[in-house]
Amino acid sequence: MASIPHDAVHGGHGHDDQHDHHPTGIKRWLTTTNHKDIGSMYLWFSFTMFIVGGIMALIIRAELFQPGLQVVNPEFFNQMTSLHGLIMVFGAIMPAFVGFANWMLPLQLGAPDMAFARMNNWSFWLLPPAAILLVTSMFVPGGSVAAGWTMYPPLTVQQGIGMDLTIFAVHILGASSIMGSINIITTILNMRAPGMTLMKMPMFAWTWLITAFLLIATMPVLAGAVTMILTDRHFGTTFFNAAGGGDPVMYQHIFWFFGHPEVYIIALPAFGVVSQILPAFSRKPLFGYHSMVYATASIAILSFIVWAHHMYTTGMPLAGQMYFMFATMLIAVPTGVKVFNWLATMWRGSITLETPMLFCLGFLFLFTMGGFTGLVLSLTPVDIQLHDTYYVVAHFHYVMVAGALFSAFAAVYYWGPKWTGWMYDEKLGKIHFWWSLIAFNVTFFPQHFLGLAGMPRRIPDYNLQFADWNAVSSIGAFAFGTAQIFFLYIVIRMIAGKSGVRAPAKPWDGAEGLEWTVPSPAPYHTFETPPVVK
Ligand code: CU1
Repeated sequence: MASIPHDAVHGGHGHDDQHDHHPTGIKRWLTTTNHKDIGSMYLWFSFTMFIVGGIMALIIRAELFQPGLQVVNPEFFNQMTSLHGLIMVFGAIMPAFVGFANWMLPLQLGAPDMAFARMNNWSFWLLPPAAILLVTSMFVPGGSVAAGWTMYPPLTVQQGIGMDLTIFAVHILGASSIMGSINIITTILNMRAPGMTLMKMPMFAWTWLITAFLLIATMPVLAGAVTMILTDRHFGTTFFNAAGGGDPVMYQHIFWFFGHPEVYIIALPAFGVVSQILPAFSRKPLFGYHSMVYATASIAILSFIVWAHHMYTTGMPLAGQMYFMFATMLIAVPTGVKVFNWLATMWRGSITLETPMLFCLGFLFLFTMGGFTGLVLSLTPVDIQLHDTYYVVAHFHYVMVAGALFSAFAAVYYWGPKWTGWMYDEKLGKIHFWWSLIAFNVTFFPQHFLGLAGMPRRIPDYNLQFADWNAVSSIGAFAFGTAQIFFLYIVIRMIAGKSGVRAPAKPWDGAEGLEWTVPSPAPYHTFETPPVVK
């Protein structure tokens, strides 16, 4: 598959070139060190987890279709909300963007592969066991974690063995993310083609460089938090038990010190994807490249000092409430810089609306919505009213689904032809976009109303007054789920070449060249041609 002989890059085992046997079948995938193979595996793993987490979402929405208990018992419902969150965050969204990084970073930087190709293989193959632990935790006595994806004690200290499996899964996922981040940072800092200074890198590389630092800084914090739960459960410690001198609220502080940067671990690579695609379909360079880089870094730094905005109802001193409120509102500034730069990029461009661009515009509109509701929630007095209501659920699904997922779709449509050699079917892609856009809004927009009216999150049953919007939301959810099976069909058709249109070397008419958007001259190579050393 790769044009560079395997051994030339990774050092061979001394077998002669005439009988150079690359493993085939399952052995190829188990042992591969090729960044494209590993990128593909990440993406397929991510889609599989997306379907698993999606089925859980549909079980939730089926139960909430009408008041009363019809489909599952409350205990199982709580497990569904918890696992849905964990699986979507750690199993679906994060691996998707690591998959894009694997595929695109070496190509964008002019590197032969990722810096640590074997560790790259190990990073990926840690994921399936973690996923199996998470999913099988449903079937052990006591069931899986039922305290939400945030795993708050004291409930998680008291739960059955399923919680131990979850803790182990979180440790493995963290190890995988940290190794992936080390790989990404090393590749970006050491393996750029001659002439490509940091400030000439494509934005996707920049956002991933910053994201990788966020991951390395925060994953060990999460690992520490769940390890303390583990020792509270089995080794007689009382970190989170007031009776032993501990404090359950301390868990929330530690968790959210990880949890808030985690939001940007998901969002920043999505910003990177959008910053590549909007210029290509506007036929204009990205507006304000330097300010984009600094805005990304500012968001990352600010993300470490706002965590307690998730904890306004825990009884914080007024000074703390004020500090976390204003610090949180500050994030709107660099985020605004990015949004206005994207708008300025499109301004007076010759825009065409192919599927990747449509998903980017969907992202821009809906992510900004999610940003505004985030600003609403940052206000302490408002948040105390809306805490743990469906308003919060609506808010973060606008950020996560319309933000991260839509830009992941954009990336697959944009880079898919490059990867497979075939164009996807444009008409089907557009149907997928409009179907997803409408179903997404039918699902999540009414949840704002439900939250404002006081409907709590994470409950299987609710008062009669919430019935109508819940029914609408559930119908939207099933429509959204079906749209993603349609997406799978489109991707399989693309891979199989069913569109009948071969993708040229530059699938988007060479517009990708605009990825390099600095005022200084573009680097003398693109990712289509190997770098020429002058
Ligand atoms: Cu946050």
